[in-house]
Amino acid sequence: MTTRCTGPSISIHGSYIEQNIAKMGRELTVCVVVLGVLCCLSGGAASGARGPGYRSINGGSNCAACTVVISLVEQLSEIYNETTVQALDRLCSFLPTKFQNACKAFADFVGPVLPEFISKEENPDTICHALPFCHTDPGHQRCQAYPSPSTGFEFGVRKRREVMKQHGLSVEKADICNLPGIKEICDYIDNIFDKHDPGVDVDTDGFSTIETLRGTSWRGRDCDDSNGDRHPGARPVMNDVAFDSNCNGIYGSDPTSGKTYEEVLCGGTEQRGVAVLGDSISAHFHLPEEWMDARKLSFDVFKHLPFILENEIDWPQMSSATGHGNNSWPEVIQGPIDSLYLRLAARNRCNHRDYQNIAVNGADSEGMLSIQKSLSRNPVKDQPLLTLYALVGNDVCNGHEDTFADMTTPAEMRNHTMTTLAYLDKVLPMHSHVLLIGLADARILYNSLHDRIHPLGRYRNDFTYSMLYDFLNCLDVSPCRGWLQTNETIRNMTAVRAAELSNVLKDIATTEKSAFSSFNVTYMDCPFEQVLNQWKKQGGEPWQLIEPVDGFHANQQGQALIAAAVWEAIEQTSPAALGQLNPNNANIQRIFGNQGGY
Ligand SMILES: *[C@@H]1O[C@H](CO)[C@@H](O)[C@H](O)[C@H]1NC(C)=O
Ligand SMILES: *[C@@H]1O[C@H](CO)[C@@H](O)[C@H](O)[C@H]1NC(C)=O
Ligand SMILES: *[C@@H]1O[C@H](CO)[C@@H](O)[C@H](O)[C@H]1NC(C)=O
Ligand SMILES: *[C@@H]1O[C@H](CO)[C@@H](O)[C@H](O)[C@H]1NC(C)=O
Ligand SMILES: *[C@@H]1O[C@H](CO)[C@@H](O)[C@H](O)[C@H]1NC(C)=O
Ligand SMILES: *[C@@H]1O[C@H](CO)[C@@H](O)[C@H](O)[C@H]1NC(C)=O
Ligand SMILES: [Ca+2]
Ligand SMILES: [Ca+2]
Ligand SMILES: [Ca+2]
Repeated sequence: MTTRCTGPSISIHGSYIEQNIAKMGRELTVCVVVLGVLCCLSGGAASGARGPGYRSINGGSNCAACTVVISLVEQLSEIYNETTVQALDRLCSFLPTKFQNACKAFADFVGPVLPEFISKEENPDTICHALPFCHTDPGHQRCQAYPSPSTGFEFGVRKRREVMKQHGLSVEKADICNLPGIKEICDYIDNIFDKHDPGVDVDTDGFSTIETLRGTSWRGRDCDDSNGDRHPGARPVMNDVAFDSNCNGIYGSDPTSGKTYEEVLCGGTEQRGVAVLGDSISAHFHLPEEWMDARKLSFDVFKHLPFILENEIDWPQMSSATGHGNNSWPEVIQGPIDSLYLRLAARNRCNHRDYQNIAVNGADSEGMLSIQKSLSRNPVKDQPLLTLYALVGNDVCNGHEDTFADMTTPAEMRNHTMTTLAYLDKVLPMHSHVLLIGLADARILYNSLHDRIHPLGRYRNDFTYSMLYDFLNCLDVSPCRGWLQTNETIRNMTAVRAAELSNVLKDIATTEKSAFSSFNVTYMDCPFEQVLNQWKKQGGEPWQLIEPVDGFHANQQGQALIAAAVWEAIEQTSPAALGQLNPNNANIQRIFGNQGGY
């Protein structure tokens, strides 16, 4: 598969991975790396999933990228009283060394035609149209992030073009990823974002010893990576008398009684793990707003860039399903950690490390049909699994210029979900539980954010979420045209389809209750709305729970509240799915401390 910051000439071959958020994530990442800042708000790649004839419009993510970078450069040059060329150099200097060459390649390309200072005759739109990362395709409207300069849009573009001609530069369509030094970075990211299995897993049991590349941020640490029978969630082999086979840190035997600790402390305690089959919400997509706010740009906010990319810009280690451990990245993410995993482990410390986050940015019910295969569970040798099926958005986010053409239909939703459940019935141990979560009614996003200022506009107070939505839709690079939309009729129609798809899941949980032998299946509505309403009742504002850069995902605080809401719902409707409280928890802690940590 090939990918890049896309231009009109680029095509991407592939399936689910390119969809929506996935694209957004990858494109964004490419651009982050390439330009040193968050430059494309979205993916806009032509993709197999969008049909063979699909083309991104008006420069797509190249245009979005250019616009963001030039906006930041302009702001930096004002903040530090320096020329735009110096400001762009400053931006590059914030990046980890690995990415500096790519950034400098971009700087060399645009440097000669950057104005000394951006004047009243120019703005990021006119500069990016001159370069031209942005253009206007036949039959389409011109895309602008900002209002035209007072001297007129055409005037600003013409002025820049003249400068380019003086430098002997062509005004052919430009593609960021074709710039020297940048393709390697694009390939690097592609490679990461395409894979759903751990990158380091010697015994191929699905569990790793490193954090990133689908490692311990996503699934419990493998305590023996040379033996596939030893992994989180295993039923202990010979009661772990000599070694820890389930990686929960409990093994050996009590010297006084001679009985094994697994037997004494964990025996009959209904051990289990938790897994989520999900999308970017469950993976916990989070783009640091520090990357979008010129006053916060610094070396510090980019120092975790390689880690962040190798985790696909996701934060499963802090997510509502599989969060665990401590926040080691306070420069770029803040807020409380709570998760179903933490609660299951607190309920029974024998469950330590038994978590799997099988969520992928952009996943929808169709994409899940292949993603699900990276779940690692043996129906006989492993403990039961509380499994969330949480595809809360992408099935209504597939559309492009025709917002509704590619949305999943109720019949397809039923087929995909039943296929996944049939697969789970084969791989999950007896007495597991599957919780289907409905799609979000994401009209709340527009209602909460549309007239607020986006981080990119904070310095000048000049860029709202509505402007962002229109700009991304104009370029056809929105992660979800149906929700991130200034047309209320379209938002309402998206809500209708989302409700229809949720009803399919609800219906499956009722009519197919007895269809599966290894698990009970239940349904709950997407908890985000409930969480927001509770938050409002306590005097909070909904935007405080939404990711500020994309305006689309639950942020760290929101993730923690979602964990609590889902836990409480399970407690009420199917408490058996959580197992019992282990009376030996205090003893486990006394004898085994932090059980080997994470
Ligand atoms: C900005 O820099 C220029 C020359 O580098 C200087 O003349 C000017 O006074 C500076 N402005 C401010 C506000 O510091
Ligand atoms: C998190 O940090 C606290 C305080 O440093 C420490 O006591 C605790 O063990 C840490 N937890 C994990 C899971 O590492
Ligand atoms: C889903 O659709 C495919 C293709 O039409 C069909 O072969 C399959 O049996 C369906 N599966 C379910 C579970 O309905
Ligand atoms: C499944 O549901 C039945 C009936 O409600 C209940 O008795 C059983 O404990 C449930 N099993 C699990 C694993 O939740
Ligand atoms: C909003 O979208 C609907 C459905 O596509 C369309 O008929 C209508 O003209 C749009 N309204 C505006 C103001 O663009
Ligand atoms: C959209 O739905 C809301 C809530 O149901 C309703 O109040 C509003 O009138 C609808 N707007 C349009 C344009 O259909
Ligand atoms: Ca392994
Ligand atoms: Ca192993
Ligand atoms: Ca053990």
